[in-house]
Amino acid sequence: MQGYYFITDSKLSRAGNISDVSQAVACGVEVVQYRSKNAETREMYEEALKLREICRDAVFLINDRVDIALAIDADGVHLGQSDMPCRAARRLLGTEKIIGATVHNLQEALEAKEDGADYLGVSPIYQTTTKHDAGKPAGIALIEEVRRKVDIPLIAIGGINHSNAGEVIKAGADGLCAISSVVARENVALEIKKFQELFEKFG
Ligand code: TZP
Ligand code: MG
Repeated sequence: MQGYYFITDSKLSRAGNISDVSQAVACGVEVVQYRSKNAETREMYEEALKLREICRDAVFLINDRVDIALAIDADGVHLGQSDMPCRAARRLLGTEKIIGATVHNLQEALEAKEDGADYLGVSPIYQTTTKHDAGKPAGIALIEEVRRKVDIPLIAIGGINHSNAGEVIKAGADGLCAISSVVARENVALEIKKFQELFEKFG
């Protein structure tokens, strides 16, 4: 798991999730996460089915909802500290599916790995307005600290833009996600490519 990691945000999106995800996949993005905080279950299920189809060549993960992931046969889920515990999700999903866990400090990182997470979302690195309960920015020091102790992929998230992504990559992040710096912009593909170039330069 490496490089620019795409997360949907239909509230910030200009052209909608289908267009955004199509562009991300065309850019060669390896992982797409469907994150939908307000949709009803039926709406989420139907959109996830469509997106999974677009993501034939990408890893397709569902944020929060293990049931939706199972129902549409996604590649896995991404779980926060208030979501279903990784161990319970693993029992439901089996050993083949991918489970990502959001962590805010080293202790949570060690626990998530112990509980069977396949990768960690290290969050939030910088101040973000996209997720209101993201917590206090941890800075790149958290990436460096977790990198020293945990050997599964680390995806950095929270307030990342084209100016600070270089230091995030140099700190040891395998991948990063920047929602507002991509999804809220006019040319989603162009913004993704700029992050991908930073991985070529600093990765
Ligand atoms: N999880 C932690 S911070 C965040 C999520 C989903 C939001 C990141 O959005 P942005 O716009 O890249 O700061
Ligand atoms: Mg969550």
